[in-house]
Amino acid sequence: MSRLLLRISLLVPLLAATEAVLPLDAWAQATAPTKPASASTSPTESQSEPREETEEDRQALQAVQETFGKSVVELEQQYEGKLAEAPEAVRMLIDISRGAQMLPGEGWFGPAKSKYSLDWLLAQHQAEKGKPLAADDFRGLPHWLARIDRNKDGMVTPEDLDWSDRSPWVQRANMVTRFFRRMDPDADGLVSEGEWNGFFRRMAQGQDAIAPDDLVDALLAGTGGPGGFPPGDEPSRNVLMRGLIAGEIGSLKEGPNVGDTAPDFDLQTHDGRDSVRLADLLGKQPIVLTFGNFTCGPFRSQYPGVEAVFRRFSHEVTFISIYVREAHPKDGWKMESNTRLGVEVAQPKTYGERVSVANQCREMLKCSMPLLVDEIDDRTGNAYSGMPARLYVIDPQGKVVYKSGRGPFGFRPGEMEQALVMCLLEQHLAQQRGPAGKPTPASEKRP
Ligand SMILES: [Ca+2]
Ligand SMILES: [Ca+2]
Repeated sequence: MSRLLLRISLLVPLLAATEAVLPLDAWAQATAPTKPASASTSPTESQSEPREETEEDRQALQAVQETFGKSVVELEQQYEGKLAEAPEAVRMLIDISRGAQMLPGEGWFGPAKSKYSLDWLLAQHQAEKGKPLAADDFRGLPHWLARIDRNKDGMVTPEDLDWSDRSPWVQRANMVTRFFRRMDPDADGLVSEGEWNGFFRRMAQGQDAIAPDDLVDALLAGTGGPGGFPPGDEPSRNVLMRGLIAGEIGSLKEGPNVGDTAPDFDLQTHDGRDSVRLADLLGKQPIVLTFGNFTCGPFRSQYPGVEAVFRRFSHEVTFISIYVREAHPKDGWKMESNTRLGVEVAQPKTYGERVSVANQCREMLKCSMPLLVDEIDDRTGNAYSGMPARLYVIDPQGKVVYKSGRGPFGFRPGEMEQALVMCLLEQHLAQQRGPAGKPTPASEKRP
């Protein structure tokens, strides 16, 4: 009960709007698939379980009402025609009730927010808006430019910095990533030499070479539509409801915005030997925060991308990972794809249990940056809305300059890296200008 109260206390902004609560069955009726008026047209709707009310259903409904202070029907009425203005948790609740299956763009899954853009970059170079920035004009270090000139054509254009799903680069990258995953049977986000050779042997079927169609068959056979879940992983509506209330499919809080002061934290390292306080890290270098957890399959397979950024920038940036609440514990939205890989843990109930899972995760992912473990009350995960996974860049002054979208869809190490480079550039140019904000004489400039 105390856990429930704790979660309710996190929702003060939502509860401020509390009015009379409709009876439980009003929500159930309004969201039942037999009532198309409020049901979604999602093709996955038919996968929802039959709506015969069980004790679990009633508990899920009870928790929804206690948490949000209103039924879904009332919330839908309140935000009719202006759902985009609703708090993220309300948007998520309404989409779940309409049968959303956690696909990109649904509920609270949105794009990243960043202080930086191409216009910002051009302004730093006194360059004309709307024109590309030539590599020769770039005022930062060459290895920074390499990360923002994504297509390596010697200039920075809008295409290099576009991470939306409309971007041809992102679309092609998504396809490559899907193929990559077919070659990565243990789903640790790394293809070892053995996995690579095993993939070849499966394709070649005893021959010593493959033809193009062998590769096509190997990559495409058995793939469904984009965003679909593997067998056994599709969530039912009640599983999602309970996951929402439990903070497992994401923190109900929204976290700081770009320009806000990053919330302070003081957490122990995975081995309990040290503790790290954010305030002590400020004033030196930009800071990258990575939130994640073991049972989130997409986090495990995307994490090596963060390690790659860490390897490239560890000499000029502080990297911290923070271990948060499990997204897919066996007592929550259990994933068969996890079970098949031997990833099967219940939601930790004590700090010690969480530390133990964090260490398992650290070992599997070969995590080499400092890993802090959030308290069991999820104070830091909630303060940053870090569940199930998220990335932040914080400037040396302690302001948020980049906030990824919610994981898994918004978790994009490459996008974070570009913001990080621009943060480094901003510090670099400020240093060149000197304390008075004026350019220092050329003889004093850094080479
Ligand atoms: Ca380019
Ligand atoms: Ca692998």
